[in-house]
Amino acid sequence: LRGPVHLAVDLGASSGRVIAGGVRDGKVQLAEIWRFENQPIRMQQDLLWNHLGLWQNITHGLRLAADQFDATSAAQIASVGVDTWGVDFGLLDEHDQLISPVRCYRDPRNQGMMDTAMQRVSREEIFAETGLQFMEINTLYQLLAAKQAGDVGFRNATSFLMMADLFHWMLSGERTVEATNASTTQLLSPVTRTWSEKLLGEFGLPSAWFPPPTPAGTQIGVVQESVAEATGLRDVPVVAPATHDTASAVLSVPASGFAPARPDWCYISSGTWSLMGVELPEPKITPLCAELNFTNEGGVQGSTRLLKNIGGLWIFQQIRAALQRRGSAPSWAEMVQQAAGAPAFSLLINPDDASLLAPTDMIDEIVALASRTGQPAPSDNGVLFRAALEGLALRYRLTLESLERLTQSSISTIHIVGGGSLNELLCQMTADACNRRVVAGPVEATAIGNVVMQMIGTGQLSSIEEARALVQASFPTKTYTPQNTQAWDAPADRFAKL
Ligand code: LFR
Repeated sequence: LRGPVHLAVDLGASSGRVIAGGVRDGKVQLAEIWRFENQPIRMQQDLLWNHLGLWQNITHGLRLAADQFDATSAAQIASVGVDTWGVDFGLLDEHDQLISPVRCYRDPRNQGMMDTAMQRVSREEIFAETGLQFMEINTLYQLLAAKQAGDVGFRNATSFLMMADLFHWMLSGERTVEATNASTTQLLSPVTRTWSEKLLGEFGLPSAWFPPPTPAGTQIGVVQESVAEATGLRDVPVVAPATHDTASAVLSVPASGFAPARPDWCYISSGTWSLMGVELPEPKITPLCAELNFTNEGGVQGSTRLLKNIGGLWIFQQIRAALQRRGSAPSWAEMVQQAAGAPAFSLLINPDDASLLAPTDMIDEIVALASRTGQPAPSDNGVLFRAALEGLALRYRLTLESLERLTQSSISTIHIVGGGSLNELLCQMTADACNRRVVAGPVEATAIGNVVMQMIGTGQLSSIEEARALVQASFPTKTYTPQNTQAWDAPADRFAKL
């Protein structure tokens, strides 16, 4: 790397990374500086994030970066910014302390909170205010769970920060709430792009906790002295990227243009979750959108990410975890190979079945689901692996139909970005099930989106279109053309009735 480099701290639900990115010869170049595991921790009934461990790894990664790009290096660190998954948050008190743990969205404490909320404000009203998909993991329901539990953090809070904002606060000392991630709370209006006073009022959430959202690309501050001492990064600007990982991933989809009114491409940001949707200039807060349970999340520069949250490779990952507990640990490649060799459509599972959100054992849960839906139990592991992938492709097919209905457009290309773009079997299944061309890559879409937004924020790039053109020129993609599409018709009918 040469010239200005930007450090992207990219935290996912299973791993975190510190990545340095810069431009050389008209291409984005990335260098992975540090990679670490991330797992929620179960303690008694609670499911918590190890935010201190994450911070320790972040500062370790920053230290390595500061060493690598020191005064003698051809590259100089121009900024740092953090992205994470959505919906999770921390609460700070008046003494600038984080006094309660940061909970994971799969925390059982949230169960039933959506119904509790709707006893106070109707589903229709919540949707009209926020345009968001209804999911129990949403921040709104987590906050209500905290309130109901008499949570010590909740009782003493003076401000609310999303997960990435927490790390920006640790880095710079500044309390900000970045807009794309704020949009995942189900407390923000996608029209005014600020907090819904109505919902805050109805649910007794103090408006003083919620500062006006900061747009992606804003310089929040500089690394504070304690961080400079620990890492060697001195006077480095902290620049908010699109802190919601999905917003960063969508930013780096290698397509032309930005937020077209009639999109002819859609994306699947494929990882632990699959986020499938389009990028639009305006939110779509319509009865059809509510009925199809799509979400209007905030994209960069005022765009909307109209998408559906689909329980993604989580199931595949959790089957592996269950096998590990049983003493066998196939590699990802072995799992895909066995899936490819297994008979097609012998077990159909809906990745969004509520029972699969946080089961204690994914295999037991799938066996129970098979019996509940009148299907034979999986005869071997290959069937299980295949069912996890086919279920996703079938869900994508239905989601694509809904997207075209919602946007009244016809979509010819599906861009798959993120880790799942490496899964060739899933990419081909997606092309076949949806009968559309699939363009897979880049894999590190989120980190790339984080880096290019920092480049926009620091004036190195001037627009989203320019950033996308740069991404297109920098990273190879792989195209899959649909084959054997008819084979998916009958299973899709069965799947729709599950
Ligand atoms: C993807 C993601 C999704 C969000 C889910 C939970 O990593 O950010 O967009 O719905 O995680 O936060």
